[in-house]
Amino acid sequence: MADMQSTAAAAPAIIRRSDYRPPDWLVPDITLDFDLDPAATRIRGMLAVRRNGDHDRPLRLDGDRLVPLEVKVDGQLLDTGQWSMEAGALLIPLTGESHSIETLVEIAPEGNSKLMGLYASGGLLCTQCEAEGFRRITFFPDRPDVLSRYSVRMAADKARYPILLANGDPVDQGDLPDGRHWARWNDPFPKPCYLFALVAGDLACNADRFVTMSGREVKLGIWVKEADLPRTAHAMQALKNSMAWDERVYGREYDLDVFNIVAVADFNFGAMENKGLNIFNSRYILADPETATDIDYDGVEGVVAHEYFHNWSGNRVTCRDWFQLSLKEGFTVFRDQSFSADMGSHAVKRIEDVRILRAAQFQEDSGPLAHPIRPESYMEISNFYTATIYNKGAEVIRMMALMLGPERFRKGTDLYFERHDGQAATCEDFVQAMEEGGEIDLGQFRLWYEQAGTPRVRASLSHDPATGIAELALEQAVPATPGQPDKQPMAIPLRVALFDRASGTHHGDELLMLTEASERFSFKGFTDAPVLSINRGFSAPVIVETNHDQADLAFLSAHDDDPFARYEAMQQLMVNVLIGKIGGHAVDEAAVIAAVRHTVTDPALDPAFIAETIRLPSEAYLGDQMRVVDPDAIHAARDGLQQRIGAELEPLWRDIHAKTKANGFSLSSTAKGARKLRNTALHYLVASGVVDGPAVAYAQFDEADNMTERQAALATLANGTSAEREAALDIFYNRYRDDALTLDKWFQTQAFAFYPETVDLVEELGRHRDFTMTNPNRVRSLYGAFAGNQWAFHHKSGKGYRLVADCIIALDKLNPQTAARLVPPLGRWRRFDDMRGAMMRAELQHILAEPGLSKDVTEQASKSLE
Ligand code: 0A1
Ligand code: ZN
Repeated sequence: MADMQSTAAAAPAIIRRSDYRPPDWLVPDITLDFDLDPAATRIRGMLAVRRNGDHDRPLRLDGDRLVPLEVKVDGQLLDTGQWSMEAGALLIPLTGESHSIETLVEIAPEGNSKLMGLYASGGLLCTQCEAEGFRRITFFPDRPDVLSRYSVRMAADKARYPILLANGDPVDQGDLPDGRHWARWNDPFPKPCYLFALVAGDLACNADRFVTMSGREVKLGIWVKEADLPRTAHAMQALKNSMAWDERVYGREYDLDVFNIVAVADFNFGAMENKGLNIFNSRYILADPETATDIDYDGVEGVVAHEYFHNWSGNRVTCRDWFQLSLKEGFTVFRDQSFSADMGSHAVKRIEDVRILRAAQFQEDSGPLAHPIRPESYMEISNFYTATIYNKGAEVIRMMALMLGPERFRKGTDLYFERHDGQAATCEDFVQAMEEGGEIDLGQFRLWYEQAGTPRVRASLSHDPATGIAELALEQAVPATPGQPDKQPMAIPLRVALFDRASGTHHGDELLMLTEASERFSFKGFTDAPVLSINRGFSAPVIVETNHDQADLAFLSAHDDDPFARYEAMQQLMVNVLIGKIGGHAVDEAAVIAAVRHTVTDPALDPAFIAETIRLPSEAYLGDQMRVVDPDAIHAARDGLQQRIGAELEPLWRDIHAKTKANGFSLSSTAKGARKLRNTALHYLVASGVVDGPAVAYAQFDEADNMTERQAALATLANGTSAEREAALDIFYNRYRDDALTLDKWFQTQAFAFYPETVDLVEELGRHRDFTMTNPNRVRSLYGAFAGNQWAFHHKSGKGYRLVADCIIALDKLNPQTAARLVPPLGRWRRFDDMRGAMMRAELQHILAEPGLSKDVTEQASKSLE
């Protein structure tokens, strides 16, 4: 057996979607008894098991590094010969149909650095079970299609762990000898074990209530360290807004009498939707003006909503197997995006979401780790919590919502929830409910679940003045991706409008369905050649190439009434100039400056929209437009254009910066928009190179009554080499050194900076006394941010690659999940020149040569080399 395990470590097994088989044994009920202690926690698991179907296979209970101290069947203690172990799992041969099984194990939460299963964080004991953490707590069939009713008893030292929480409703509690106490919680809703949770600790509660649409009162609790209580108000408001929104928009009501949220400092992802007991990375709960930026506030609102919405899309209807992950994640991201849009600005939210999609998902889709939203295979499921499953998954749901329209989409979701409540469902179940409830044929549309890669659509508009007909020729191609060399044409919904150049208006917005490899659409009644506005609202997650010239783009950037399309036109105008510059062509920078001026001075526009639109495309996005990414040329070109926009419009930037200064802090959309525009103006002013630029930035840094302005000023200074840079960084550090979430910003701002010495600085910061590999937020703030800084990470010395590879190797020993998430930036080696590519590959090989490498990092690094 030892041999088998070592072979398995060398080449982790591949799990395939096609291998799905229903569970051999079901577990309708489970009772858990926890004797909690950070060094030695004992867990007794009592499972009512029932044979599922006609077979004679033994009961197989998954375990990860668990040792059975006792095994009982129907109350009888078994000898060690009556059970066996296989790859960590406990095998018990059973004859009858139903039995009660009891196991006893002991684990050490304080030694759990993977943050999966039961672990210690800042004096708390907490759990994380998705995807496969429950098997690190007790022996159980750890798969999402085994649903059980849970009864949980916890006992712990009362002084150290006065609060004991678990899923469901509290039923009883009491004191024990030796200063210990206990509590019992029952969850009446059958759930898969990945939704199990408990928390023990010294926590204070922000308590509130919500009355549901049927008049039931739900007790709400946000549990944090006492000192953090004042920072929980925004999360609580977001929770109540989410509960009301899900009732109003989807007709979905909360089902238990209590809903608790706990914030923990050490967490691998953003948060977790455990039934009735959400556990959050504290960065998505805690917010106050002194320490949280507006982006942080929006992050809190969005993640609180996301986890709450999972109660229906994920918990009441869960996933049959992990290949269906996008069933709950894509749908829930779509739901949280729609909610946030309703709470703020639809236009700005759509722009932000598309920017994230392009930055994270388009890159993934064009690289060695590309996979469909419903993958066919994996080695380690933790690696599939990706931008593709989440964000592209949300785009696929959004396309269905668009094709159906709001009423029919709601009929589809109603049918889906009714039909599958209490079940473990598949993506196919969702599509079928949409087809039936929404009365639409989604036959070809299903390819979105199967085919990876971002479709490219080429659009060219021609016009015949003699007939007045404008003809739109569309062609689509889906690029080859790993394991999928040939692709079929997709069903692509494209919202289009044709603009009249003279009046600046259009003749109606239409939804075209592109279903063939190439198709033509005709539009009548145009005496003059119209201007095409296409993929309005980003109706499909595709790359569109048009035959627009710069004048068309300038026209759309000034007149398009679809805010996303207007933003897009401006971005494309900038991209064309920058890519032209990089290629050494003569370009018209003045056109960009004129368009920026036009946008900034349009009184009809929302300041937040203006700020989004006039921002230059990121260096990474520019890289995506090139055959071979040249980080230095991109940086130089972008920096140059920024400087010119800054200098030529200097009076405007000064004026905006002065005018948008607020009197007192508010979180209203107007106030947030003003801050966003103010920070953009500051950024351009400093970029212009005017002598007082750093002083203006420093004054903003110093005077700010909120983190949005303070952090933006710091980031602007961090890009330069002024004396103010050092002063501001020192002051920031000293002011916030004891506040982990804010100190993360200090690391992140430096790692992100366009500063000539960023690579050396990151190396130094990795040795800083406040840097630690044990906190995922800190690691992401330094190395995650750095790997996203194209210019610095791809420094031609190759030092950036080495830094990240060394971090991956060191971190893998503690926390493989978080380590594996740093691999993809190295996997993009095909996109760079031969020298950089060779250095990146060498680092991937260096990582793979490390003895004892985790399955997580092995999968990502080996796929990246293929
Ligand atoms: N289901 C969660 C994401 C999540 C996944 C895995 C985790 O394990 C470390 C934690 C959280 C969500 O979508 O929010
Ligand atoms: Zn989720």
